[in-house]
Amino acid sequence: MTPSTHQPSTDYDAIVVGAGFGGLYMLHKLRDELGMHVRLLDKASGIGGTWHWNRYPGALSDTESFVYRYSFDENLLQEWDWDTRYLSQPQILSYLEHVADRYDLRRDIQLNTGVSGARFDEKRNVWEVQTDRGDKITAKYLITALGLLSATNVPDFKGRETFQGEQYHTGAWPENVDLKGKRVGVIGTGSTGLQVITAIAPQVKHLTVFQRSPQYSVPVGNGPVSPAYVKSVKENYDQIWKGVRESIVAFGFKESAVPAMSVSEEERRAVFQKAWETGGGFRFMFETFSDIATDPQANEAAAAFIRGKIAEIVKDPETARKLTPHDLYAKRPLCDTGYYATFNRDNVSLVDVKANPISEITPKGIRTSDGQEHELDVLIFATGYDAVDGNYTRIDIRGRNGQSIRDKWKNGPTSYLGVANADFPNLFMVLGPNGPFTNLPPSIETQVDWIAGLIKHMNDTGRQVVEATRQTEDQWTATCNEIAGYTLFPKAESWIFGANIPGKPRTVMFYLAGLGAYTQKLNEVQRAGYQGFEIR
Ligand code: FAD
Ligand code: NA7
Repeated sequence: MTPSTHQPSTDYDAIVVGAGFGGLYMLHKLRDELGMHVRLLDKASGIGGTWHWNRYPGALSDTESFVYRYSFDENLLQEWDWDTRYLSQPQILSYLEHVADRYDLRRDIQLNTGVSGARFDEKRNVWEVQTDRGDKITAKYLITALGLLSATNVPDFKGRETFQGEQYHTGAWPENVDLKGKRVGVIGTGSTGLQVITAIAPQVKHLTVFQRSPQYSVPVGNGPVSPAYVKSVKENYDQIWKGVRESIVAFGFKESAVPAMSVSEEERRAVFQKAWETGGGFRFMFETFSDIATDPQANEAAAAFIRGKIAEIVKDPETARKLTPHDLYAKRPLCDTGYYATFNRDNVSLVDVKANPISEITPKGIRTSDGQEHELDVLIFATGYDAVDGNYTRIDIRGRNGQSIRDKWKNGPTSYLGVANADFPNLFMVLGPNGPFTNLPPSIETQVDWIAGLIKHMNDTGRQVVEATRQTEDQWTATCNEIAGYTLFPKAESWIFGANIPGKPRTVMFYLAGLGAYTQKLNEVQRAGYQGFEIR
């Protein structure tokens, strides 16, 4: 640890916002490795970010346990055990609680404190941060780890406020919700909807699922793992993390290099069948063949395989028809613990709200446009997030000349390298727009390490201001667009391109070339003296 660099002209050297994977590691890095005076703020009442907020039944990572964690400390890796292939929300939260305690982070974390505004004072080169408690605090650096799936999206249905039952969004799920014996409606069939639907169906009196788009999903393949398996993972962690960091999606497996159409139909089916039995959405999309996310024919082969499974699993042909997607298989790949089979239960019904839209929410439930009122005691919004920039545009962030980030991003969010923004000096983002699309903890660590390296460089050389240039930011946006254009993702309607929020511009929001290529780029920029940044 280097001695504290705190300049008393500000309250802190750095203010970090967000106490999830990103913010917690950032605090540790800046405070414990760079010796800086740091304050972390979060509007939540507890730490954990995503895993604090998403307490809905069935909440589970779809990254396997062995790589849904930090890798920065060999001792932490060795001491924390797991016994299932995937981690449930309570398990991840307890891991992050452990991390906070282990590195004594809590003393610098202030909870129940939302950041409502942040302004860069160009005369003093400091950030002034305004909280919803009425405080104003200053720091040289502002680091936002606001989460890319964190700003909840509750569609503006007519009459929502008139509903007399309970209503919840999965991403703001309170403790002690009791659904037993109740008539429950779920709107939304994304990753979250699939999880909550499958988990609660056996408990509730009746479950009505309001589906706008049918989904391609494969089994997650969760189950116990043996202590011997955990031991062998721990013995091989160096190799495992090396592989993760060099890979595309960073999910702990090697992506296939075999194009789907280069093998016979029989072989293709056998590969898909094996992946179906192994489980895992990212494995199904990226470990089977190299081109499912890029080649329409390969994509259709995978999609047809899943459609065949739906036909086999779902007994009622009309329900099977409604559950069967026909569009591209090009959203974030889903996996589940028996989603399609849930619709064979007598207490579960499916309403296709594309064919029969929700016309209003009534005091008693949901009325669809065919005039039917679906009576409900509880209404669950599994309607996703204003992803990536949603939490940024909810804060009044102002950079040079009072320019607001909302204005700057009105045609879609941009960044340089997913971490910096022209005209917003000394501001760094963890998982900002146009960062990598991967299993996220390894990308978070990559960004935090890199940002901390740049701040250390500033400290060591006595510099005051670091700022991405417009030109490099534009180039990065163009690069991300070009890469996205090689994939099928922009052609699917999903949050990855902002298509899930009415009125949100459809733009590229990720660097889709993978973590390996992304890390190489960061290293090149650093080696070239932080190319694309002006440092004074
Ligand atoms: P978050 O964990 O989202 O934390 C952001 C924090 O910022 C929050 O605590 C929030 O309260 C705080 N905040 C935001 N705005 C303000 C403000 N104005 N003032 C103060 N505080 C603020 N990723 C994977 O890689 N694998 C998975 O299996 C996976 N599963 C997921 C399942 C669900 C249900 C969801 C919602 C997401 C999942 N993700 C998964 C993505 C997940 O968000 C990331 O893996 C990771 O947890 C993000 O960490 P973070 O620190 O960047 O952000
Ligand atoms: P998603 O994947 O955005 O899914 C949201 C779901 O809600 C999806 O099925 C939407 O239908 C549906 N939705 C959204 N608005 C409406 C309206 N107005 N009417 C009906 N249905 C609606 O969010 P998740 O939380 O499931 O997952 C997000 C990520 O978090 C996921 O990828 C994981 O990384 C964890 P649509 O499909 O748009 O037609």
